[in-house]
Amino acid sequence: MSYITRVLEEVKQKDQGQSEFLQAVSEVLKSVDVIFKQHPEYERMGVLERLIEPERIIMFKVSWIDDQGQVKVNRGYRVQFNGALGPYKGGLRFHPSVNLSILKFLGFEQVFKNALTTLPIGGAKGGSDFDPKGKSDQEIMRFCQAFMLELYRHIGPDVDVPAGDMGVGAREIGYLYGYYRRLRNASHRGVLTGKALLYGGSLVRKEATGYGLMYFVLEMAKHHNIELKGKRVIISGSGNVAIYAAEKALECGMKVIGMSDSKGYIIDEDLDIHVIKELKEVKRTSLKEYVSLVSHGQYFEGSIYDYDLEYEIALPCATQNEIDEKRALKMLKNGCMLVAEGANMPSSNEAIECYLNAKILFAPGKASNAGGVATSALEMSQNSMRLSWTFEEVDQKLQMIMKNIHQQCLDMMDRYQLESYNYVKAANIAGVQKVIDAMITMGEY
Ligand code: NDP
Ligand code: 2IT
Repeated sequence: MSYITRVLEEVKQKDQGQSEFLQAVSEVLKSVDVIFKQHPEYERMGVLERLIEPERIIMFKVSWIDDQGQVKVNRGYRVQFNGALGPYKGGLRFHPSVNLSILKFLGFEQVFKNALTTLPIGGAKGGSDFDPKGKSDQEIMRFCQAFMLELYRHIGPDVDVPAGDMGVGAREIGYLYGYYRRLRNASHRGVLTGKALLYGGSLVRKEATGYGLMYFVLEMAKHHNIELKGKRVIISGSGNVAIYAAEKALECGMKVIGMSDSKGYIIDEDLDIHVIKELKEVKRTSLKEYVSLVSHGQYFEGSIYDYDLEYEIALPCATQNEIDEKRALKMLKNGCMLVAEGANMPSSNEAIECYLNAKILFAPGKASNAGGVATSALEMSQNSMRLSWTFEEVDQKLQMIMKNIHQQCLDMMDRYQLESYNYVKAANIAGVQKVIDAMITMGEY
């Protein structure tokens, strides 16, 4: 039995029931066998066992009071997965589905994504099963304060630097940071990223994941001689990542014809991104309302990936496992020739197999959505220097980082003679090798 197979069997036994975590581990490990063939000594060094075990998991009670005076109790988490490359870094997710399996998968992915940015950051993820939907600003603030009352002991600009993820944006980061500052009686701005500009935020952070995704797509298209102008695009999600992916795609002359949220999706040949921004960023309401504001839009319930229409590009930007094998086959039938992940693990492992078998271009999230965390690291740099770069400066750096991630993929394809569409193996090998090198060099065991 190979080293990888043995470790996969062991983790399946040990972490039974953590289906998302097992999925992420299996996806990564199965694609990096070339590294372990070249380095048989890694088995004795326990490299894989060390990679898949979080360095530390913090779980805590978050009790807070709602607007009716009712005490509520949620569960809070921080998974500090791997700090070999720098302070733990990764978002906080507030969503009722949050559990340890989901945060461990997100933390695990984050480690290799952060390695690909080439910036000095380790990987972490955290959050709560708190549901921000329908809560007043006061309730959100009280929850964030209760969450920080425990988390503040475990984070710091050189220790662990959380940011946003699903359900956590500038509003939540503001409440979290405000309370951290009071608890510590110190303004360590670099302790959280995704802050508002007024108190240490970075220009472009809001747009960074979506823009970065499109910068990666531009690189892929250039390398494979594909003209993007006029291409038809569907995007799942209509949150932070989806909105700025759509904005950049439109700016590049592509035709965004569909977007979705957790309830349904809109199809519109002349999609109005300003209306989507207004509905999601300002009113925090359902996409359903789009059709009452835009006469040419259509709204349907369910998943956008179950709908039949012609498109060449799909940008999954909502959540994990949105696309299973059946949906992947439908996408191919609809003419999709490029899938780039803005979300973390939106495609199941079977869906990824379908893309690879069809030899379409597929950008895995840990490469294509790294622009968000990369810009967070740029925010940390600005905080350390106590100065702010202009929009153009940050955007320029973001473009360079995404180009560099694409180049790392090409280098791995070259070194290991991978097919020119196999960004999955290429990104995993590049990310994993860096973390292994750092761990071994520092003599950890
Ligand atoms: P947001 O909370 O801003 O938006 C999430 C979007 O996904 C919303 O439109 C939401 O719908 C929709 N959604 C949630 N659950 C489902 C579901 N089960 N089916 C379909 N749609 C769903 O989150 P972000 O945009 O920040 O994050 C989206 C993805 O991108 C996540 O996977 C996240 O981990 C990843 N990511 C985020 C980064 C960031 O910087 N924010 C960086 C890198 C990756 P509704 O409005 O109805 O709730
Ligand atoms: O999944 C991700 O990369 C994020 N949610 C962003 C993390 C960060 O620290 O900016």
